[in-house]
Amino acid sequence: METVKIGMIGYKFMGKAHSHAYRDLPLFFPNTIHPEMKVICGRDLKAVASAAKQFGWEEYTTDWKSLLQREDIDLIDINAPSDVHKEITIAAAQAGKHVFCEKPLTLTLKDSREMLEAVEAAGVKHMVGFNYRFAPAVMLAKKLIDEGRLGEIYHFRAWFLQDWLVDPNFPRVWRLQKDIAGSGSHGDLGGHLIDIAHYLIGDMTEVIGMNDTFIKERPLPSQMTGLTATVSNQAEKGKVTVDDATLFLARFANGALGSFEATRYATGHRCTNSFEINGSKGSVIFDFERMNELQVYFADDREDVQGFRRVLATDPAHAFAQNWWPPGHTIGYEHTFIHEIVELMEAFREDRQPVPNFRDGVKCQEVLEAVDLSIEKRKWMRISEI
Ligand code: SOE
Repeated sequence: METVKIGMIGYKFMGKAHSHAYRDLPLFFPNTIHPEMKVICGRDLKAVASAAKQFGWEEYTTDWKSLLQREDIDLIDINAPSDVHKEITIAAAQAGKHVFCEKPLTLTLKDSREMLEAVEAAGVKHMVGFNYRFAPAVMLAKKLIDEGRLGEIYHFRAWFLQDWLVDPNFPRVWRLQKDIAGSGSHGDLGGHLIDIAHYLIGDMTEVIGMNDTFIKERPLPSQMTGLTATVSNQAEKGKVTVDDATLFLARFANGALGSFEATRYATGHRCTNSFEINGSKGSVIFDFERMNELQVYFADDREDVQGFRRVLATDPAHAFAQNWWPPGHTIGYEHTFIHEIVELMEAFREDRQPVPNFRDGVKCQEVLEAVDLSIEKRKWMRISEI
């Protein structure tokens, strides 16, 4: 296979991030298989035509079903809202297409399991878009843990803090509707934390959570613009049907204890996606707003210089760094998507499943659902019972 021919469904926030990654990849990663940006698909003809031109796609369409039947398409990239992921995935798999789907896989655990069954039955490749794993500093944390340099892991604490809902007049966009988004902060932000926890620490055995929806009604939007929307002065109000914030505690199979917090009400925090890990021999701290850095502490450093050091993950010793700029020349959010798609292309080159794939997506959904059940039942939930 010389190239992977892409048909992409969705053209907003993630559509732009993925398109940018497809375009940049050949320039910086010449030695892997390259994606071909064939067709972009969306519901609004004018908008999708304009996205095709702006992002650099060869063709555009509003008909996703006929896109799946095209022989010149190898892979379907789904970044439309979460409520359509399942139908498109199952149809794409049945048409023999490989599938790359944005997170969260879908609205419920049951549906995500059906998606996994469909791609496995079809024998196609499948990937889920947990992009933050691909920050080189996060990959450095993984390396330190796997090499035993942090020792036995005791604590994983993670928090994903945003503040875009603090304003009560922020409109009731689709991300605040359970039937389209599945959940609020929990799936959107907590989902990333859960994936990072699985990647770095391993499986969880039990969880207990709490959540709240602080502002229960918001003005209905008149027109969507990116993540937000415009509202008219006399706008009617609509119900918010998702969580605004969800917190939970977890026990890991390896004995570590975890705490997780996801909120869109952390005033002053725009995208604070962070974790801290404490082990018997050392600790690490990551903060996405300083994504090139990993704070590292080793307990066996000489006493007179002990303390957290700031490691800049831009040297040839760090994942992906050799393909970018000279050491110290930092990278950004969009590079996590390029790395993610490098992994996808490498999976084609080596003929294996990419990671993270739908199995990871389902594992994430198990924890999301276990936390929701624990909140509903007000008790600890075992993941094996979900
Ligand atoms: C919006 O809240 C959002 O863009 C999420 O949808 C993303 O997955 C996360 O990367 C940042 O915040």
